[in-house]
Amino acid sequence: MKIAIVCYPTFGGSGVVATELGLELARRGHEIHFITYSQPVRLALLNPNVHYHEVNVPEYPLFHYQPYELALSSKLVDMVKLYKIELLHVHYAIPHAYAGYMAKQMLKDEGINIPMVTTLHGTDITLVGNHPFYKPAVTFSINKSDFVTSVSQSLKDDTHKLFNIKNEIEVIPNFIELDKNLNDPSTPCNRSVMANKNERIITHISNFRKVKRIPDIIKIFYNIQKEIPAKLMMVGDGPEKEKAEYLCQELGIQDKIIFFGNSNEIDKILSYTDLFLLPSETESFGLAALEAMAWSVPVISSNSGGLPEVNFDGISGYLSDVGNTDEMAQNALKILKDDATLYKFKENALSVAKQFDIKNILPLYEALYKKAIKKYA
Ligand code: GMT
Repeated sequence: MKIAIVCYPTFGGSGVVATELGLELARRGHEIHFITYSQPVRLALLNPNVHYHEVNVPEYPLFHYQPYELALSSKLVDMVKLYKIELLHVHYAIPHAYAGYMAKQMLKDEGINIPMVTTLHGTDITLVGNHPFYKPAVTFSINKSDFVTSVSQSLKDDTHKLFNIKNEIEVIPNFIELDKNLNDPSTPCNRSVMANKNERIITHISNFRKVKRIPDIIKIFYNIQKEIPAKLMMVGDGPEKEKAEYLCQELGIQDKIIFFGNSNEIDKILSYTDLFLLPSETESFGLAALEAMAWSVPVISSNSGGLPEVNFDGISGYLSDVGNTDEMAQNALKILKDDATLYKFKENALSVAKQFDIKNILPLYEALYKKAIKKYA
């Protein structure tokens, strides 16, 4: 199949999912065209089936806001015609589903009917999309998609609660490429770069936005390090990072925390991690937690959104109410208290992650694409 994938190219869950999906589809022989404003961070182009088309929005003094949707829909039209693309798969409703729908209409005018699959990722529904400024356009473009998927049952329920959606929404969970972890020659790295032998390594990875509750992570770690020797790896960058750095200084624990910023070496860090923290306010799925579990890392998370669908309480880690940092710290200590318990949780985390292996999830997308293409055949 010839598929155009529209996504955000940045360090964010939806972009990662879209990129990994496209790369695996390309390995399986499909022709994949990534269409976005810069090269996705995890996109390796060394595959004849992978193409990347950049959307350019030239500056013009009249524009206060650059019309990205317009440029994106025009690019989609051009690329569909040039490469005879058979299907659009847009990730994140805003503004991709809207731009995709415009492209569909323009193509229809020229006698080309192309199906569009929209994948809802989370904040496009729960935080941004349901803002009154965007809601009518988001509702419209979801309803005009040929097929809609969401990354968890919880997100599907939220979508129906928050929007008047007439379409069926199919749940296709996020996935992980487990073989990559087993075969990656670059890991493990030198553990001593991060911690001493006797210290447990605790990690958080995100884009440091408010929704991730970064101060909770510091509070949980503060309580942990009072009881056992430990180090905290903070990976990623975003608006909450600087505040977190100050908080660590105030608490006098700055020597026990490494702020890496955005990193392309997440796998190396996870390969030595003992525990992952994700106390988010809301999380439609929690891909970061799954990536940790795929490295046999148990997870302490909140119980919001789709997290209970990924992190199984008492098995792959523990879940608590949002903001209950005391309980989260106690549960962390329960897991870390001795090697045997930690080992049991590590084994469990990996075995839960296996359910989300790309080999199990990708056929669900392939089946949906076939159905979508058939719709206009
Ligand atoms: O929240 C983020 O870190 C980024 C955001 C995105 O869209 O890039 O992530 C959302 O999509 C991910 C992939 O489907 C999910 O795993 C995350 O849970 C979801 N984030 C939220 O719902 C807050």
